[in-house]
Formats: sequence, structure tokens, C-alpha cells
Amino acid sequence: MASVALRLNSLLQSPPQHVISTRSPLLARDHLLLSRRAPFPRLLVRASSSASPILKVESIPTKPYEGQKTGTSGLRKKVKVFQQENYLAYWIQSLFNSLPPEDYKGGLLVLGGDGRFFNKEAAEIIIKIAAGNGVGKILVGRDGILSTPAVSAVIRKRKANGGFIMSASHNPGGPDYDWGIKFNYSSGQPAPESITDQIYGNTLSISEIKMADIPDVDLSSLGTKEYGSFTVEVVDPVSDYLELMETVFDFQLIKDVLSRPDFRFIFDAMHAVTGAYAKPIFVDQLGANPSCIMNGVPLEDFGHGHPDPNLTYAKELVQIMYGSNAPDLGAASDGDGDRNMILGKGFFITPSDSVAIIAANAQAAIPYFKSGPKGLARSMPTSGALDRVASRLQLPFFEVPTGWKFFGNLMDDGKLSICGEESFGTGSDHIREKDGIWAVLAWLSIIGEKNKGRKVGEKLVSVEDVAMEHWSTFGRNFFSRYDYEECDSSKANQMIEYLRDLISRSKPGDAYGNYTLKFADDFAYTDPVDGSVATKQGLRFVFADGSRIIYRLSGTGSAGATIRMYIEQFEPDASKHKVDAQVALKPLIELALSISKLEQFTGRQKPTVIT
Ligand code: VG1
Ligand code: CO
Repeated sequence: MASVALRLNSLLQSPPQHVISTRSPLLARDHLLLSRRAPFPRLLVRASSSASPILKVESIPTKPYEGQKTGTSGLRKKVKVFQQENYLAYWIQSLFNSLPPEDYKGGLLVLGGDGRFFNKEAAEIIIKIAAGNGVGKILVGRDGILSTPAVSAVIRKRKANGGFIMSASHNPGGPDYDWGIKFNYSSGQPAPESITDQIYGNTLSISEIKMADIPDVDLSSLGTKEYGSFTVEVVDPVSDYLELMETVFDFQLIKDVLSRPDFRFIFDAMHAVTGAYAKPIFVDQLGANPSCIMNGVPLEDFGHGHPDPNLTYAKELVQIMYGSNAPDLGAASDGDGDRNMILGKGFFITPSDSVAIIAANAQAAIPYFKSGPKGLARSMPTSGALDRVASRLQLPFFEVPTGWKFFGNLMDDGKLSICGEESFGTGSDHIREKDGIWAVLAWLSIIGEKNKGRKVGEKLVSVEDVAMEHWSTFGRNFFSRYDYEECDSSKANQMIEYLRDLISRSKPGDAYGNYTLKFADDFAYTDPVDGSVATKQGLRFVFADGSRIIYRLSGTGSAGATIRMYIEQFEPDASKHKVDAQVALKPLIELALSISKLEQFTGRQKPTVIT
């Protein structure tokens, strides 16, 4: 291996400059325009105050790896794949090769993750490559821990050029399971497809990795370490994020509800990253009882669990919330802390309803929205419950493809405040990621607001009451999602092709059982801000009464193909709102199975997860 001292960055060869540039953060969409713009003034970060020795950088020749294409949210593979020699290094170097040098040379990046197996090794690799490519400073969460929303918050607060998130999110972790990496931009939002496509292109052609010759960094203690012109600062994973939450919510309102003797709250961190946030926020700041936190210690393999907060994988919490003497509000979050599940006593709030209910109550219960939300948005398969709130509140409304990266431009452009996905993702423009703890605080605020002034002994407004009241005002959008995980890829693709063909032959007015087709298509989206187009985002059958059946293949799995089938039907009649969703949707679910011939194509009689 040739070890050559590369000149890092001409800027860092000059005497240290104690300047932090005042340029505004570069937005993801700016990259589309970069070639047409005058160069930005360079972002300089304070270099070592002693004379900066030149960092030694090794140039490591590489062999190409196939298949480093990012999916819905970052690059996800089995740990064993990432453990191959230089596999991760290869993708990280390709990322630097894809960014305009002005975006990282001498700049500031953030690094954190969900604490899963392989994160520690990965952090050291990323730090060395960042240094090797001329990054000025990297902020790392202690022990490599930062939730996805916290990375977004830290990037924004510290005006960083971007950040890495080491997580495969809700996918299980451990030596035999999954690992993943995401890159977010200076606005804190996930890199857009224009960049991830470039990274993929570069993985097919790069020939060297630039790695700084520095020792492994001790990430277990807070503080700053300098390596010539490169600095690593280990930061507390919670403080910036907590500070932001304090500006969004009325903590006193939440404290008041959490301290009621007639209200009980329980939070399941699923041994994932929110374990690091739950105690400092819910207990230390908001006064919740320490026993309200379940599975609160982040573990490398999530305690052999599948850190996906849904009715299947958060079984323990579901049993408690559906058991006798259940708490009043139960919540869970996923591997990297961006998803959430909300439960009342024996009552499940679908994520599609959750975002609609939060949007409808935001102005009254959450100070951040005291002037009302600017606009609302949901991913295409998410139910239309939010649409009804937008129309009643007369707010701009957007329907985007699946994946949080599609919300960022709308937020940066001031068009969007609150958004959500049916996949347990809810959030707002306080950051550019979905935010599990934010959603829990939003629900605690709503419950707090509705029960303000109620004396102990009086009946409290429950989570179920909030949902029933919402449905009686707006009607109920029954919604369910069936997941068929780890299907044979070629069979799943055959089914999708079969459906595409069916769509090309379908026309409005066609009869499907008792339903009349309004239209069927493959969802495409044109970003209203930068005009970028995303095609093939899900097959839709929309019927005359507004009912919908949608099919998509997951873009986050690491083995085989996961088919997602989404079913929705609107019910205005309040006397029918208490019906179980599976009962209400049965005819439409049967229709969805028969239209797609799913059982014939996949051989699956039953889904693995029902939401
Ligand atoms: C899934 C969800 C999608 C979500 C994505 C990332 O993608 O459907 O709504 O944004 O996961 O969530 P897919 O392609 O598997 O359907 V997370 O918490 O895993 O970063
Ligand atoms: Co996640």
C-alpha cells in the first residue's frame, strides 16, 4: 500500500484561520444548480491552534464492489457484506468524490448512529476517510450515538455541511443482521436522489480511497482531539436535540400531565437509540417515573429484537397496552429513533391518523405552531386523513413519494410544517427527518392540552377519545398495510410487472368487484421546488368512492423482496367508526389479493406484518 502525503487542502496549509464562514447552509437542491453558480466562499473551521503539521494520507487502491445502490433511505446490507475489505470505505470515498469540494474541504461534518453492531469500526473508518479528504472537523456523538433526528438537529444547529448516520433503522442488528449508512445535507435532510445516484455512479469507477493515517479515536469521552489540520469533537448526543425540543413544546404542559396520579405513560425504546434519550428527556426533564421506560438500554443487537415499532415487533408493549390495567399512553421508537408508534389503553393509533390528529391539534397544543402550520404533506400510500385536515384548515397540501427525503425541499421553501408517512414516521420542519420522540411529545402535549384543568377523579380525555372526536369531525379513513417480507425477488418483480401490464390496459369505469375504477397508475412526482421528477413510486388503483389499493416493493430490505400492499377506505358515518379496520377493509383486502394474484405469485398465504 503506497503511503503518500497528499496535500489536503490548500487552505489548511496556510496559517490557521480563526474564521467560520458566514455563508448560509447549502441546501440539497442547490447541488442541482451548482455548476451554474459562482463558487461559494469556502467554509473554514478553526484549525489546530498550534502549528498544523500536515496530515499523512494513505492512498489505498480499491477493487470495485457491485450493488452499492442506496434505497429508500441510505445503503443497507447485511453486516457481513459491510465487513468485506474496504466495502464501507469504498462507498464513503465515492460520496466524497460526488460532493463539490467546497462542500467538505475544511468543512464541518456530523457523525452518529443507533449503536448497532459494527458502528464502532465504521465510525473509525468514516473519521479517517473524512480526514483523508480534507474535512476540517467532525462532530461525533459520544460512543458514536446520535439518533437520526438528533443528527439532523445537530447539523442545523452547528451549521454543519452535512452528516453521516450509521443505522439500518428498523432492520435488526448484530453480526448476522443489518447495517446501514445514510448521508444528510446541510439543511439536515437526507441526500436527494440526484446525489445518491452520483455516489452509486462513482462506486462503479473509483480507484483509490484517501485515508488519513491517524490512530483510532476514543469516542467514549467528551472533548476535542486534534490531528494536525483535522479535529474530532465528541459531543453529548442529547443536549442539542433536547434544547430544540424545549423550543418546540411547552414542557410545563407535558410535566403537568406526566405528574398526574391518574395518568400513566410508558415508552419502549426497544433497546435502540432512543434509550439514550428517553431518561434524560422523559424522566430528568419532564418528571416521568423512571419505571415508564422499557428496554431503555441501547444494545448492539437490540436485545435480539427487531427494532420496528409496530403491532408485530413491539409485541411486549402491545401486550401491556392491551392488557388489564393498561397505562394511558404507550409509545415506542425504532432503531435510529425516527419512527414512533402511539397506543392508548387497548387502542392503536395508525400513523396515518396520528399525523392528521397532530396537525389538527398543533396550533392549540404546541407552541412551535402557535401561528398555525404552513402546510401539510404525506407520502403517497399514507391515508387521506391528513388531506381532510388540510382542506378544513385551508392549508397547502402535498402528496410525495415514500421516503422522508421528499419533504425537505418543501420545508426549506417554507411550504410545509407537518408531515407523515403510514410507516410510523411523523415530523415537522423543526428538523429535516422524521422524529420519534417529537411525535411522543406531540401526543403528550395534545393529551395535556385536552385535560388542562381537569381535577383528579374527573374522567380524563383519553387517546381513544381524541381519535373518536377527530373521526367524528373529519370522518375516518380506514387504513391497513400488509407486508410480505423476504419474498423471492424474481417472483415479486413478476407480480409488479403483471400489475403494470394490468394498469396499462385499465380504464376509468372498469368494474373491480363492487368497486368502480377511477384511475390506475404508477405514481410519479415532480418536486414543486426544484422540478426534479421521481417515477415508478408505487402502483395505485383508485376507485370512484375514494378507496385505494397500492402496491410497492420496499427499498429498505437487505434480503429478498418485501411487498407492501396498502388498503384504504373512507367512512363518513360516525356509527361505523368503532369497527375494527381489518373487518371494515375485508372486502377491499380480498380484492387487492385477487387483483394482484399475490398468493399465486409469491406462494404466501399470509403477510408477515399487518399494520
Ligand atoms: C420504509 C417506509 C418508508 C420510510 C423508510 C425509511 O421504506 O415504507 O415510508 O421512509 O422505510 O424509514 P420502504 O422502501 O421499505 O417501504 V426508516 O425509519 O427505516 O429510515
Ligand atoms: Co428509522
